[in-house]
Amino acid sequence: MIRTHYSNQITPEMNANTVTVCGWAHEIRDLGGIMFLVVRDREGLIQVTLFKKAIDKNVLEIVKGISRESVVCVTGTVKKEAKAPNGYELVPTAVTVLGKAESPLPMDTTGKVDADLDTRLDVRFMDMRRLRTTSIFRLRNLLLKSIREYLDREGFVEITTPKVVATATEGGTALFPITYFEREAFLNQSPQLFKQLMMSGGLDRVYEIGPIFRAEEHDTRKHLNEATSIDIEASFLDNEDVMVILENLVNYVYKYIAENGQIYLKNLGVEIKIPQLPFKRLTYTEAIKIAKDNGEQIEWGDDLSTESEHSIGKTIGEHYFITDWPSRIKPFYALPYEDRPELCRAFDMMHPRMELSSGAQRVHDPELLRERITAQGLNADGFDFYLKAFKYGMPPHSGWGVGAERLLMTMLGIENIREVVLFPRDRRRLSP
Ligand code: AMO
Repeated sequence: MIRTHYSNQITPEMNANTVTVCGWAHEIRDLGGIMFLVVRDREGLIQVTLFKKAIDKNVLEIVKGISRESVVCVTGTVKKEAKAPNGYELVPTAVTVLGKAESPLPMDTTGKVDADLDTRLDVRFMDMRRLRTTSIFRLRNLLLKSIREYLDREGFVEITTPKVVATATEGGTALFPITYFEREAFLNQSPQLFKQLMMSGGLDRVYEIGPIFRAEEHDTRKHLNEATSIDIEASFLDNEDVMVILENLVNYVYKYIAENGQIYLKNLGVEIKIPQLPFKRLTYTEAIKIAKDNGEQIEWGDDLSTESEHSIGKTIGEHYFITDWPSRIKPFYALPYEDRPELCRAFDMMHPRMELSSGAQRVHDPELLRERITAQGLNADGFDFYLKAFKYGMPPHSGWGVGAERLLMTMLGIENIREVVLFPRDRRRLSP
């Protein structure tokens, strides 16, 4: 049996045509003289209607024996029916069961009975069969697609860099060590060093969408131990230039999804508000003042706590940038201002709920870079492969990294980051 159509490719105008659909037995209802089998495929629901008096006895027996969530293919005649999903039903001439489902099911797929997140993640394959879950991942697909489209148009070259590495980039404490033959290695926290190497390599504008690993112990609704980072690096651009690329990208992604993801947004009951350009820009000093005025316990020089982020976010109320951070609390590669080296050309891009991105103009002078690495308490010897690239002609350059999950969850108003990852990795969860 070969599928001829997805559910959404059949229309009432195809009345009297023969089609074959394949999917899962979503619901089976026996109302006496009439029986309904609702088949669900990737694109929606198809009502298969069996008038018991008129139907082939074999077909009826097969349908009676189908357990919910079994995989079936149905060949039948399209019949215009205003009351059915999509305005048509199928009168079957042949039904085949290709994969039988055991009963009881590990969770409900109709959305009628709610299950907690842990149960759903334990049987994610089953959870994916729910309209809500599958809609989130169709939107995630659109998000990544739109980002690639935008960066491609802006002249960025997609690269892929190693995830098994010898050195830390974002501070040494959050590394996962692994055994690499007779040596110790780590899972990469960020493609930071490699994307910068490509600036010396002359690719000019690069991006990567890939996993980052952080051994952070937090158990929060916005942290994962394996996340997806969207990273760019661009030569001959300063911090402000790449902030403009970032705000334009966010605006583009929202518009793209509002236009192309309507069905899925509707399934989630979400209406997205497109962030207006340009995003507000606050200096770190201004941001701290807002937090303090709002009663937060925070001093100049501190990193922003979740509470401070929320407090500033509430005051600003839309996407915004925090610029001009203290050099001490930003990574070694962020370029200090020449005239006031206690501040650097780093920025964070914020959603009112949380940080979405960090970036900076980078140090491109090899001497200063070595100094910065040491000043941050790291051993410059481990960075030889990186420093070398700065000694033979490194252009000035800037870049940023955005967490794909955070971008998606804030766009959709989703509370827990685990909802937007197929198989989340956190302190407690390593399987499936
Ligand atoms: P940073 O460490 O701020 O910067 O990471 C960039 C963005 O990645 C996302 N992110 C995370 N998302 C979920 N769980 C986590 N544990 C997690 N950690 C980070 C966030 C964050 O804003 N190399 C720099 C980027 C650069 O300067 O180009 C970096 O990694 O959305």
